[in-house]
Amino acid sequence: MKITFRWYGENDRVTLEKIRQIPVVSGVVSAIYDVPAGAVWSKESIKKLSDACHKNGLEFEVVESVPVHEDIKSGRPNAKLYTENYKTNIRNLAEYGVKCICYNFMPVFDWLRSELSAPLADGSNALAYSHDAVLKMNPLISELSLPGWDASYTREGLKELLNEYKAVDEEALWKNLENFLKEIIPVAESVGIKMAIHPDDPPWGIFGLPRIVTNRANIERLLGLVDSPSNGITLCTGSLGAAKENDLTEIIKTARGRIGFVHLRNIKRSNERDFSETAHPSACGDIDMYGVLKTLKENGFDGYIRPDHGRMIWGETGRYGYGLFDRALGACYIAGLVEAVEKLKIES
Ligand code: DNO
Repeated sequence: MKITFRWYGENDRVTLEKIRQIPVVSGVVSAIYDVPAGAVWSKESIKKLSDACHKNGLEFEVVESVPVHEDIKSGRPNAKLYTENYKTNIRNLAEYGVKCICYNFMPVFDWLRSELSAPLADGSNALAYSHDAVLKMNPLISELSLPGWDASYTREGLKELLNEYKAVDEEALWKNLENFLKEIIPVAESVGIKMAIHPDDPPWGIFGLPRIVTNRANIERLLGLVDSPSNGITLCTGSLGAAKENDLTEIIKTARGRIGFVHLRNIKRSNERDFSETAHPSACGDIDMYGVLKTLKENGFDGYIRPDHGRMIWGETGRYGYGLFDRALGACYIAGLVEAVEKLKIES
């Protein structure tokens, strides 16, 4: 298992020089951020990114994310063109040593929270989700923006897009995902890349948009769409764990051999559809982090892990969920757990 750390590129206040000083982090997870979704990433930009990591003694084997263009998700005629671009990106990234690509298939919005800076009892701040607050939100007025969201929509563009999705129900979205996977997975397999789809966060529909990567049964269905080691998932404990009914142990068993990447983070649920993010250790939230790593080990997982969102602590400000301090604490905690489970005599 390799512990990695997300980096948002040259403009990230959390620099590679800082990341390299976190013990046990062997590599960086990043992406090309200055091109629109659907475009081909230039080889020069990929090389520059990879060189910057290597110069700092860090590997660059995981990309998060290569965004999937909305035309692919909604099944518009341009889907073909954007899928070809996607294949080119997979091939080019493989040339520069990338082994795993994290992506998602959430229509329009990526992950969602209703509060970016909710106070925790210890005086720190964290991201939080209240379902009632989300029900009152108007998606056309950007009340908030989260790292990873496509910030390029105009209000009109967004309105049009949301309208298009009125014709896309869950089954239509499944069909579009299947078409996409049938095209890209053989390419990924041929160049040794594992595609790792990120679960929907939170794992239920928002703003009337369909969401399908939400639970064990749907993950099983997804893995069955194309039977290849390259058609895998990102196990995100905080996303899947937000729904109490999701049993992470069962999900890991279902996805055995097909988990390319793990996002480890903890949450505390206050009821069915409300939760707050917390510090990483098991004792701080509802996720049994040791149990997750032990089950991963028992099921032969030997891929990439990263600490996920951190709280804002010690007065740090910056990109919500992606400051340095709490994620670094998370990385060290994860390293301890990884060492423990790797030393256990487990037959996988
Ligand atoms: C949030 C992230 C997501 C993730 C994408 C993957 O912090 O986990 O934005 O990167 O959903 O495509």
